[in-house]
Amino acid sequence: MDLTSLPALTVLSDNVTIVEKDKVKIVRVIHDKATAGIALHGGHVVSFKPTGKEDLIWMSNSAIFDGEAALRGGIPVCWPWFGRIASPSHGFARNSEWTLIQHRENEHGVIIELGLQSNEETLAIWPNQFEVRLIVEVTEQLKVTLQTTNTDAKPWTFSGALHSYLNVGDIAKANVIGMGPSYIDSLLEDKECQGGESLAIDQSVDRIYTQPEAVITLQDKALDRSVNVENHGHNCAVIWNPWKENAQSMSDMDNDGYKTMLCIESTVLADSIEEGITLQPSESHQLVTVISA
Ligand code: TA6
Repeated sequence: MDLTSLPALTVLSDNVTIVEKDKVKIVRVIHDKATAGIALHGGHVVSFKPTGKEDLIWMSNSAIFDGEAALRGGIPVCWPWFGRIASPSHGFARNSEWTLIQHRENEHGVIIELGLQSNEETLAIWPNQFEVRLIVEVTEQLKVTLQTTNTDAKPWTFSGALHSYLNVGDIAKANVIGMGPSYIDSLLEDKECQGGESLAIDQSVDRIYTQPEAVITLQDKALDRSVNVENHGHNCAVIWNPWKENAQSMSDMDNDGYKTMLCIESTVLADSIEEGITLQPSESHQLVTVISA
């Protein structure tokens, strides 16, 4: 997503400005190493473009920036649960308004930190006191850390994901390696399956890879590059492409949008909202994804 033409609402430093796309405020980073955008709505990375390279992050041309809908594309923060185990789907963090807490910069890049805390609205949906921070490090690579802290007096349990949409030149000429052999196929009633070393995407894919390698690589022949995704703090990696039929049914994705994206997600998967990672009072957890070309 090109943010360079949007006028600055606020100038925070030489490298950081606040811009607005429709009703969504975006922290824009323009640095010698890379440009990036992080929307306050959802704490949502919408762009990361290392200097001289194509954006690594895909945003839908039809994404809705009304300040209410979750943005289609980018890196949705799915939290405090992943998927449809409760409502809203993928949790409320991606629909919430986050606060800019701090920004720092040096010759290597810029760090943007956003935060979200429990409030009346979140407590009505999920009755636990929390603080989450999204620490976005924009250098030659993109590092996103979702730090969850239990600020309650009791333990609670969460799941979630950094649901990264990667930009692909042509999905027909791309493949993925490093996702490991074992996966649960969400399109086959959660059947446990074994796959090969390389995954080509030629149909709708929605898979939970349960033993991913340290780095998952998207080999993109059309853009003549490999994109590496290194995750930490996760228990699986989800790979998703809606393909033609599902793209057509989504109002915020163009009919051919599926041809230029692939999700590789750093995921904490759980079967219910009572399962996942349990944090004692004051305890924290970090879910991380590092994306580089
Ligand atoms: O991560 C894969 C997935 O859970 C899919 O099942 C698919 O529905 C996708 O996320 C998008 O979900 P959304 O709620 O953003 O439409």
